[in-house]
Amino acid sequence: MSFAQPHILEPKSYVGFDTITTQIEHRLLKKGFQFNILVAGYSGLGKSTLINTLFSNHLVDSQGRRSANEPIGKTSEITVSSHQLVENNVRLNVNVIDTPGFGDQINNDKCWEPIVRYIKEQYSLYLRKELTAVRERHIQDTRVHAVLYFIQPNNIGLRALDIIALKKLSEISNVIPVIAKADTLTLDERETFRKTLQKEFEFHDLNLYPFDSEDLLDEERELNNSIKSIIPFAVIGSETDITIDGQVFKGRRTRWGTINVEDIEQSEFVYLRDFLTRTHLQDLIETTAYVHYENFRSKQLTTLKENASSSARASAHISGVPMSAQNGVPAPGAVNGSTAYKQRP
Ligand SMILES: Nc1nc2c(ncn2[C@@H]2O[C@H](COP(=O)(O)OP(=O)(O)OP(=O)(O)O)[C@@H](O)[C@H]2O)c(=O)[nH]1
Ligand SMILES: [Mg+2]
Repeated sequence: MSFAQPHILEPKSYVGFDTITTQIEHRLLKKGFQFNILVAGYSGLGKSTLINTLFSNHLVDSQGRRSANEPIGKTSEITVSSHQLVENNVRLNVNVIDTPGFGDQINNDKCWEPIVRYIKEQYSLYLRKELTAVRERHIQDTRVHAVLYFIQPNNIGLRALDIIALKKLSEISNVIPVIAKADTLTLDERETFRKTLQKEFEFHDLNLYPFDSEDLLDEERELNNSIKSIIPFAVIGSETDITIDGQVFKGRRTRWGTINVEDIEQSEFVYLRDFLTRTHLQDLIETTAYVHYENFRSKQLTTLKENASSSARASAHISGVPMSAQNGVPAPGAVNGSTAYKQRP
């Protein structure tokens, strides 16, 4: 059956359906927004500090103590902390997933594995909730929308572990690489290091965020291209408030002077923050749902279907074995089977 093209009509008097945008806005404001961000990379690169700098609050513990009494906050296990930030009536629920730095274990070969497992478990949890007969109206979204990947400012290039971790993570999530502790590089060094890294990303065929898509408008494509040219952002993080001439800012005091992390002459932190919150927040959430989760979902459902038909053929032998045992998706109803992660109060 085909439908004829609709006639374009303009009502003779005001009907009022143009208010749907305001109605949607009210609904969205009531519900709030969920954003889940994960940090990963080698140990001690300022991952926890940057999260606190990004949201301008102490969300996770870091090694950078603000006073001598504070304990040293080395991240030793995957820790999820939930926060609600409110700005002009907009409620943003943020889950921060802080992960232990690479290189701290006796065997570091596969230190990216727990992170990959965590991301897939969130997809799996969501899928199970979607597949239950009586679904919740709003499924709580714990899927990771952005992975900030920290690269050592060594001015040489990626390490073998970075390459494999970036590869594995970018296959399943939106990965945004950053050059950590950029204050340890001169401005020229930052530029050459960035170029080296960009070449390496290309050489290793890493599919990093933002992605090209045919749906993009010209201006969106232009914005993405200009962002891609400065990725990885050279960032500096700090939780310390510094006051100079009555002006308070987050900064790092060194023997040679003071760094203001929000000064674009000194750090690209502001570009990263604008990118994550002001221009691409919604796109990160949508890309996770429509690209990464969709890939996971279709693979899992195809495997389920294939297993179901083969198990039907051999039903006499394997009845009673949950699908999870065969394809890795926890069986519907086995919600408690997922790993428990540390929750920061
Ligand atoms: N120079 C410099 N130091 C930083 C920067 N960001 C954080 N630091 C310092 O680096 C140390 C480690 O910071 P964390 O934020 O705990 O690093 P992390 O990557 O979370 O560390 P792990 O959890 O152990 O992997 C602290 O002493 C911070 O003050 C930065 O941009 N520049
Ligand atoms: Mg940490």
